[in-house]
Amino acid sequence: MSKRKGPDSENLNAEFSDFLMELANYEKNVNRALHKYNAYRKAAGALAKHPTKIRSGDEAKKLDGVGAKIALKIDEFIKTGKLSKLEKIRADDTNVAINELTKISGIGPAAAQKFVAEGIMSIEDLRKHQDKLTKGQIIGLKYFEDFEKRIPREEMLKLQDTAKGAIKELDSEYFAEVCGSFRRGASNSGDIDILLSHPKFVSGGKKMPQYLHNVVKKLEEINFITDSISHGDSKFMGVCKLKTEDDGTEYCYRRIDIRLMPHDQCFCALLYFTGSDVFNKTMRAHALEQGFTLNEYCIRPVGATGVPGEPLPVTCEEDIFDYIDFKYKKPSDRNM
Ligand code: 8DG
Ligand code: CA
Ligand code: CA
Repeated sequence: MSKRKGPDSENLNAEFSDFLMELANYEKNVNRALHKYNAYRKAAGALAKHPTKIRSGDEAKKLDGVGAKIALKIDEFIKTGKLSKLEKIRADDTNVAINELTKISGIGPAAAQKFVAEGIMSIEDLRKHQDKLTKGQIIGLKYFEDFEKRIPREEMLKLQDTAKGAIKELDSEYFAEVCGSFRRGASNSGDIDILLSHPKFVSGGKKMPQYLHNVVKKLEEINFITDSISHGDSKFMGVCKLKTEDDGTEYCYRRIDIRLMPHDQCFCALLYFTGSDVFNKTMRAHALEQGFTLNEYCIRPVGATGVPGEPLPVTCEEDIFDYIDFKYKKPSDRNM
């Protein structure tokens, strides 16, 4: 029996998926060509998951998401050990600078290009021009080294315990779930994504930001949340950190996102925030083919006129898969 490859199994095609991801990031950060970014990412994902080492472009072309152009690049790489397109990209100082600046949390491609146009070419330069940075970018810069580090699952479990413990202590009726790569079973995560909901808060009525504010306040009081990047009615972005252990073990500062959703929308939100984002795209496309429109809030049937109807009732994630006749995938099977 063949064992299904999990998210963390060995990537036999890493040399290919690595250069494709480098091209993907170049398209996103420098050219802001999101369709190309997604195409390279999809191909990189297909190669990374493939259980055997790819020997030619022709062989790669059989994978979903690998077209003729990428196949040619794979052949070039196999033949010469490098890629002329990538060599050229790497030789351009502007490209290198844009790529470097986008490593800072809070600096997207547009901001990076603006800084580079002003002559700010490195993280070093950013430190000298903090007056030009937003609050979020200053925090991104302050914790740059920590934010670059992935969070081991063991630490994610502790972060989850601390946050959920405090939330339940506040009000045991809260629904709180750590989503993102953690919920998909990843051995490490980039940040902590918490979906929050409360049965007394439903859609269609008034906003109830206090259900978010109270949680943030509580997590600040216990010194779990250390910084706030932005704090709206339904979305908090900030920084958190675990307490130093009795044996002296110190933890890194970690990025944390908390979203408050109305209770009747929490399963569409759970599905969305669990991702992966590539999986979400696939599932949405399938929903459309089946005559439904799916987003982070709800699922609605689309009538013949193309106008979405009323949101359908959803009591669990499985309901959403059922509506669109999509075989249920547990979170750990959504890593694509
Ligand atoms: P990571 O943090 O371990 O790197 O991965 P992640 O947990 O999968 O990614 P994330 O950036 O924290 O986003 C959390 C989920 O949000 C993701 O799994 C799916 C959903 N999501 C989308 N599209 C987008 C998007 O454009 N930006 C962000 N931040 N999240 C998105 O489906
Ligand atoms: Ca995440
Ligand atoms: Ca996140």
